[in-house]
Amino acid sequence: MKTVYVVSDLHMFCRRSQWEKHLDAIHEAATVADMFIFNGDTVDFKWSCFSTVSQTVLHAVRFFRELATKYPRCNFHVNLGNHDHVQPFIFALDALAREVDNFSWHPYYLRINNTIFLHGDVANRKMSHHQLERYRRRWDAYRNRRQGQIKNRVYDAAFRAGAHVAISKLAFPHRRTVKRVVAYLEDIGHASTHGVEQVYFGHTHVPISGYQYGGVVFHNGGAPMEGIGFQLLKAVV
Ligand SMILES: [Mn+2]
Repeated sequence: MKTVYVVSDLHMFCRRSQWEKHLDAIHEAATVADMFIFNGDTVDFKWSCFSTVSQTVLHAVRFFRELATKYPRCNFHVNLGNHDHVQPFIFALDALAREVDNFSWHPYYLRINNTIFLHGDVANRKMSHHQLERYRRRWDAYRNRRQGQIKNRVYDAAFRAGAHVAISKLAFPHRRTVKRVVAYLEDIGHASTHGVEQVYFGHTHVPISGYQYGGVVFHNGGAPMEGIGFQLLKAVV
């Protein structure tokens, strides 16, 4: 039995994220965890406050290196999401994984025994793995281009009005969301028929705690943003 902590959607370096408020909790969890999983959109390349991709990569890698070095008994895993599936970041993660023993990364998911961890952008619509690859490529090439200050201010204003909370809830009702995740898991051969009983995901910014569907239990820790619930989730695998 291993103790796993999982956190999703930190959206590091996006000024609308309160990720820094949760650093103490992350460090605390890392002292007791066997594994720590960052479940996608850990770094936000689209809304980064740094002016270049390489600066964002540098700060992100420094964060992971310091954490993994400080807690050598904990294995750190980074699953990618749509906001951090970016080629320069992947090169840097590869290098870090070679440098640091207790660090690894995965483009789409990590399965351990009866539990699977994935970002959850497959819940946007019904997607096969092939379609998810195409979707991520479009983010890498176009949608993750850093947005300018004016657009950032417009988003800040909409954010203060709570638009993000309403939109997430409308777009991702529990049942529709988990149905799409199940369809994807069937496509990749990690559904309940393949022994999966627990699914940890993020992306939707809608917390889910122990929702059952199709013989599987779903967990979503939300996002560290105003008006949205957020927590580190603990799993035993
Ligand atoms: Mn996402």
